[in-house]
Amino acid sequence: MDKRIAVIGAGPSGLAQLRAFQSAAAKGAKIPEIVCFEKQANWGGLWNYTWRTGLDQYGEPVHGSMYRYLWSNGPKEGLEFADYSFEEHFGKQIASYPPRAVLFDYIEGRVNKAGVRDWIRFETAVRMVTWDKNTRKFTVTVQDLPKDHCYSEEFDHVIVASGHFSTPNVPEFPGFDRFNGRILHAHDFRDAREFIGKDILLIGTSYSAEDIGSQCWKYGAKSVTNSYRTAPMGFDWPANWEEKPLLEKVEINTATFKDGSTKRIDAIILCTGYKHHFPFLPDDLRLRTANRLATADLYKGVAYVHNPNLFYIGMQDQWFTFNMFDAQAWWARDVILGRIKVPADKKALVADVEARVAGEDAGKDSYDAIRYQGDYVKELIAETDYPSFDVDGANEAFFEWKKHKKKGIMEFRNHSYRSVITGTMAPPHHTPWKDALDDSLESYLGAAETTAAAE
Ligand code: FAD
Ligand code: NA7
Repeated sequence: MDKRIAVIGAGPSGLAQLRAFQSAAAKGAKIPEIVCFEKQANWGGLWNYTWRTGLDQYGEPVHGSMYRYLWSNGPKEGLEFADYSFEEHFGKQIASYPPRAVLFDYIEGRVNKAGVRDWIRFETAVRMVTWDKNTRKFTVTVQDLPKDHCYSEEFDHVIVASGHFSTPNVPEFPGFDRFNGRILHAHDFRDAREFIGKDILLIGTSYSAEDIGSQCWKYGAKSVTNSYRTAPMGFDWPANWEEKPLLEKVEINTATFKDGSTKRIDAIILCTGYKHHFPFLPDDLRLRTANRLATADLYKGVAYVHNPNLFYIGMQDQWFTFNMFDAQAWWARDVILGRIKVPADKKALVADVEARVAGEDAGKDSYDAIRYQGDYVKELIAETDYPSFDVDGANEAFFEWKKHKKKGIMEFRNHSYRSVITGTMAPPHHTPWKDALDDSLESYLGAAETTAAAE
């Protein structure tokens, strides 16, 4: 096979793609040449922590949105690779909500084993992709950042795996220009200790607001206020945490909310989500979608309906993550290898997208949303040789997780779930989440820590 494939990004989605091709090669298939372009110096995507914010040393927008002390926000039993279990990687079963460094190690373990690092050109940012309908090839123009050198190469397929939780959605509220304190987006949040003793205001009610607020509470913020546009989160918050309607304005250090109430605040963190942003794609190739389970314009959630030679991995809002990216990557691989046929009729591709949108819209609540995405994962893995696993069991872990959050938002990470890959129950973690201040891999995998052991 003399095809050439470009993969953009070496985060969990791009790495899933590399592993998918390597797995086919290991079973004797002839695979195309794969070139993965990654703008950072290492793989892992968001899991590759950086202290940097704003622009990096090359003037590139910093990709990282993850922060210190981040622990998995859902049970690891919902994301475990079907071809590489936690037990295989760590040599034992581990607790259910690993910190970032532990998940990074796990992600890296699989691709180290696969031996695909040589396929990646690090510190190489994709600048532009174009499609030539006559040659039916893509031209990918990239910049080697250390050498400050741009060059172009041709490919038969492009797989976009550049993530969609890096370009912040940043609304403005009246008075921001005269606020006497720090205003930042969740994308630039790095260390909760910055807010020790402070009264912080968070705008938003989704994962970032819940988790950044919880981090700040855990490390000693004086109070947490979060402001909702649609509805409060409604958890049983600690005494120094309150939920308020949407922010109306700020004056000096006072926030006023839609119900007329006020609060003195020191800092504002906009937990207002992210935008799908592809500055390297022209109009005819660029995905434009809301952050939802059924994305716009992707047949099977993967192949771009306006040009099915182009694939997108991981563009959905996510209950399932790593295992869903795998399901998508194996599917895209099999289209490229000619094992799966994409209908030639564009109407069929569009109809597939419409049916997915209607299916998501028919759901009543987040339990239906989890089932919907679980069914999607099942659908894709049934079409490839990705190891089949108990997706319903993973759904159950998510349902339990939701109940545990409702029961105790600062305690849910102390619970354990059963692996759907190995069947082993996770042990409880040695220290309750709220007391575990050291998030290092050594601390997590080791014996009980004391809070004094934290930095
Ligand atoms: P990313 O991880 O974003 O990786 C994309 C890669 O593409 C990056 O390495 C980037 O440098 C590269 N790239 C981008 N543009 C270019 C370019 N032009 N040229 C070259 N390379 C480029 N998921 C969970 O399962 N559990 C969690 O607990 C969890 N917590 C999260 C917490 C936060 C704060 C955020 C933002 C997300 C979290 N997620 C979590 C979801 C996360 O999206 C996925 O786990 C996963 O990282 C997505 O992988 P990805 O490869 O699609 O994207
Ligand atoms: P999400 O899940 O996209 O949530 C965005 C939140 O921001 C949501 O609560 C929105 O409220 C709120 N929002 C957006 N715009 C505004 C404005 N203008 N005013 C007030 N509130 C607003 O993003 P997250 O960062 O929480 O999570 C993204 C990923 O990061 C996730 O997958 C995690 O794994 C980590 P709404 O409900 O629409 O009223």
